[in-house]
Amino acid sequence: MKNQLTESLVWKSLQSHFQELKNTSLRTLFAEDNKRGEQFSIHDLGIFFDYSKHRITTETIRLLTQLAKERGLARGIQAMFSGEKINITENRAVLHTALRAPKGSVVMADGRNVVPDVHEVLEKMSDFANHIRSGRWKGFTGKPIRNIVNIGIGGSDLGPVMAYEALKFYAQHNLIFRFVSNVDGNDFAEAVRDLDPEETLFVVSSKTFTTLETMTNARTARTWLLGKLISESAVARHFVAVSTNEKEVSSFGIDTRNMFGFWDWVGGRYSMDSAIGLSTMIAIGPENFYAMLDGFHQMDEHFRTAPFERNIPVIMGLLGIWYIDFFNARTQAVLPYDNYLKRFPAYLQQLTMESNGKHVTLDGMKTDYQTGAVYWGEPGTNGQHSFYQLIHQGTSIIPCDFIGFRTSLNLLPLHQDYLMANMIAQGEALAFGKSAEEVKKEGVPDHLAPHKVFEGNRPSSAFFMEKLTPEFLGRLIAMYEHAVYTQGVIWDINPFDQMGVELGKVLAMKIIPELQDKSKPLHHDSSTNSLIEYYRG
Ligand code: G6Q
Repeated sequence: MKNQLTESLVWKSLQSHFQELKNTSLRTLFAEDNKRGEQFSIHDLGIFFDYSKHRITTETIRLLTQLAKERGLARGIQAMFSGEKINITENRAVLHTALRAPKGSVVMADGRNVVPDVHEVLEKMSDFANHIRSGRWKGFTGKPIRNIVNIGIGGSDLGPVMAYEALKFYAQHNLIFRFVSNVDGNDFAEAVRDLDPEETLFVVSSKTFTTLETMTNARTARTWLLGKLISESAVARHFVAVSTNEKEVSSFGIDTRNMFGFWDWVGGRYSMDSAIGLSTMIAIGPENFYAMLDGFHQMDEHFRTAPFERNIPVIMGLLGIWYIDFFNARTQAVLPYDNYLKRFPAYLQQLTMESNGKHVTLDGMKTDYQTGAVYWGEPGTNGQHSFYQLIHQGTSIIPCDFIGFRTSLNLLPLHQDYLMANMIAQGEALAFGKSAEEVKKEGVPDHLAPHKVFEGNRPSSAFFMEKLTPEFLGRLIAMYEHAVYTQGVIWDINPFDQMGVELGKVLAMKIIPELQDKSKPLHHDSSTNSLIEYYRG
């Protein structure tokens, strides 16, 4: 059993350090040290990570990295990479890093080197993707496939959607991609409204192949397809599966030769670079997909080997702990200044909140400290015209991650300068604000002055890269994955299960027959009963 986090000496030192630092402004910290921008930044893997606009000093970083050492982060990293069953509540290894291990390397899980298995699936995916992209794969009536509809939810949807949007620039543009996730029939209906079944391929993505939403949508898709193509044998040309459950795939009627497998050591929210990325690979092509995997792997190596003080995900994770547990920050904004990353915050919400939204330690003890924050965000500059008001002048502290690229993929005059100037300016405005004296000097009347004051002292990180390529996307995602793990180790929680999503699903299964059969007596609380009665009409 680990010692209670909050009882440790280093935690107590962080508490007193926080008391000393909490009233110091970023203005002062920058005025005291004109090299601060350089000092608190890491340039690695083509990422310029500027964390100088955080409410930290060298002492903060010293104590936080000390905390990481004492909490066994080095050991935790080694345990994850070497396939130990660190997901203790599900008795599973956590080996998403093996999904991007180069061919020829060795990663053991349960006494077996899994890298050849990973590459075998990648090759099968590549072959299939090339067939679809070239038009060689024909639908049941002999037409090539033009529409690819991914059916999946949670980890089997958010990664593929995000990656498709992020890498759309690299996609083969004569193919149409749609993503159906919600059990709400409107999702399916709108996704296929303008599609021709003869030219449509469904990729049913589900680790378990039992998920209510996905199986309902998959059955509806089959009915939709057979509505036009009539013959059951059409299913084999228009459905493929991505799953770990061969038995369920075959009982659904999908030829298991058209099944792309993965393994129980890949968690749903860590699976977008497994076969779950099949739709991504069809869109961008195998070569780009491999480049993305390489980007992931480079960040894995950085996380595994860089000293904590120079380790981007470790510093990110530690800064999160600093704000959540000492400044009482409850949310974290993710603000990509690239429209292609518009689904990145939604993807990160699952990655971070399903992983670290836990209230008990590995030993089942209730934590006496806060864990995972709420992640949210929108691409810049859209957010600036909406919720940034609260970040600048609201009453809560909201650390922000700004993500930007030097070069735009579409070189339209002026746009990129305007975009990047805004990103850089937001961090500056948040950190330094505008004082009452400065407002007064501008001739603002006294009664308006308080409304125009920006307190500043609001923290942010900037992640600046060259260009949104598949490789950079891989690095970026792995960076957040490992920041999440860093926090999980320090908080002594399990970032790899998600038991909190179960209860509501189980209760829904009980309510379904109660909605369908009006004569069933209801034994819920009075509120739930009345909601069911209202639905029954
Ligand atoms: C992610 C979760 C969850 C999962 C979905 C879909 O880590 O496990 O979001 O991905 O519930 O599950 P299936 O892939 O089994 O359909």
